[in-house]
Amino acid sequence: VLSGGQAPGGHNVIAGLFDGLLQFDPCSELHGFLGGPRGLIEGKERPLDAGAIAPYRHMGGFDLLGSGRDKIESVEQLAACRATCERLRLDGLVVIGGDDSNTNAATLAEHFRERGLSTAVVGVPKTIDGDLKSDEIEASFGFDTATKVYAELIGNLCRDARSARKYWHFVRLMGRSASHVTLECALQTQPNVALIGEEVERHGRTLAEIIDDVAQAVRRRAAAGTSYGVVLVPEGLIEFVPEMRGLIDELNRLFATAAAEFDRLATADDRERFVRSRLSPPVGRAFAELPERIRQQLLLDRDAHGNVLVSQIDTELLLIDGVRRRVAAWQKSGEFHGKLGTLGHFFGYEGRCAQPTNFDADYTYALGRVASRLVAAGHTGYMASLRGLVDSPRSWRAQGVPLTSLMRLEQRHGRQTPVVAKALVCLDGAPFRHLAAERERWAIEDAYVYPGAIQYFGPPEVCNAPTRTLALESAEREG
Ligand code: FBP
Repeated sequence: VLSGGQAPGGHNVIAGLFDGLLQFDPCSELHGFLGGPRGLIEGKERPLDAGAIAPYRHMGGFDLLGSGRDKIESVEQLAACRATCERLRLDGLVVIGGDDSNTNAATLAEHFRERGLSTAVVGVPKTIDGDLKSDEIEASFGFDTATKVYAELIGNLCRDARSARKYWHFVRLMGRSASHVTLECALQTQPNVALIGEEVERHGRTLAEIIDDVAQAVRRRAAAGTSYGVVLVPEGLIEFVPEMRGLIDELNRLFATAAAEFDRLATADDRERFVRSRLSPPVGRAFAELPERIRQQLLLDRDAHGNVLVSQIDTELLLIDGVRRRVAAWQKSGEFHGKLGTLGHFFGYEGRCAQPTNFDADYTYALGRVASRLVAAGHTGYMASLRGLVDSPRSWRAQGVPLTSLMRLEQRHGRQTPVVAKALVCLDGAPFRHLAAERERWAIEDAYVYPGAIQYFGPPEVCNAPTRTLALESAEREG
């Protein structure tokens, strides 16, 4: 079952699994569940044979089976999954997904074991966000390809900025919570500013302070005669900003208790008045100071759990608005000479289904093979893993990692619940330290790097290079 957001290489996991199972026993059968966990719950599946898989080998996307974000939590859902596995007499169930999906996998493994069902449940680490990792899981698949697609686009913007010399490009990058994608893209392209949500949180930086930092970079470059630049903004930034976190929490609580009343209000103005009358005074003030477009977005979009859909908020436009105001004030007081041109971008879906890089193609195929071995051996509640990823695939070392080793207790629906933890950017780790050491220079100089398109054939150091994150982390581990 493919689960959660698309990530390049998902089809190769299936190919590796299929080949591995047939090598183990030529009579093996592989079934794929349709539309993610819902397919498992409702028993919707299709048999996968060599002919069905062949056109999808090395291809991006999840379209062979489709995906979904359903959680498997309730007693009824668990029973339905058990019934599906019993009906198909499955020796193994392979869940290809991120933190939520692997939480599902761990729950199912425990439930099956308790009920005496022999289906082994095995997880495969997938997410372009790069936040499913641990000491034993070096990287999630898809991160390599997605960040290389974004880095190509950012490099193109850097080149355009330097050519046209009139725009500051503000680029929001996908990555629901953690800032790994932004950090990796910054290491690959060396933009003028790269904001990291985890750093914002550690230092308790307010929105006004973040805007001020960016505006100061604009001012310093303008003073040096450079009226262009590139700023990278992680999708999850605003949840790390203390007053925004407070606002989102209050809105979520309000929607949880008064959604029906709120949804009956006819106009955007009515909805805004309703919300403002119920927010606490400091949070209400923070809300009022936001640009109208952002206020509307906070109120219009909600996810399946009724919470504010933070990933859809145009944070890059929020920052542009703030920086423009600062610069306008400086222009008025004679502290800023010249013009400020700004453009906003969002890169996310462009990379999620891209053709996998050589790295991701090999990594995912190998993960599928490891998953087939774990199933064949009847190991349940494990995640397929490969170590030594910066080396050639021939020397990768296969292993199974207990899903429980990735879990911790979090407050969910008012009670402590075991979940696979999201790995945030480690501010003491080598990738962030590298950014921190270089960014002062990148802010002033044009230190841009233009990675260009992903290469599949040619010198291995070009075609098979790991991400900068993986290379720096591996070098640090090796000491
Ligand atoms: P997964 O963690 O499930 O792989 O999804 C990651 C992601 O691409 C995030 O970066 C993004 O915020 C989210 O999915 C968007 O998903 P959707 O299009 O379903 O809203």
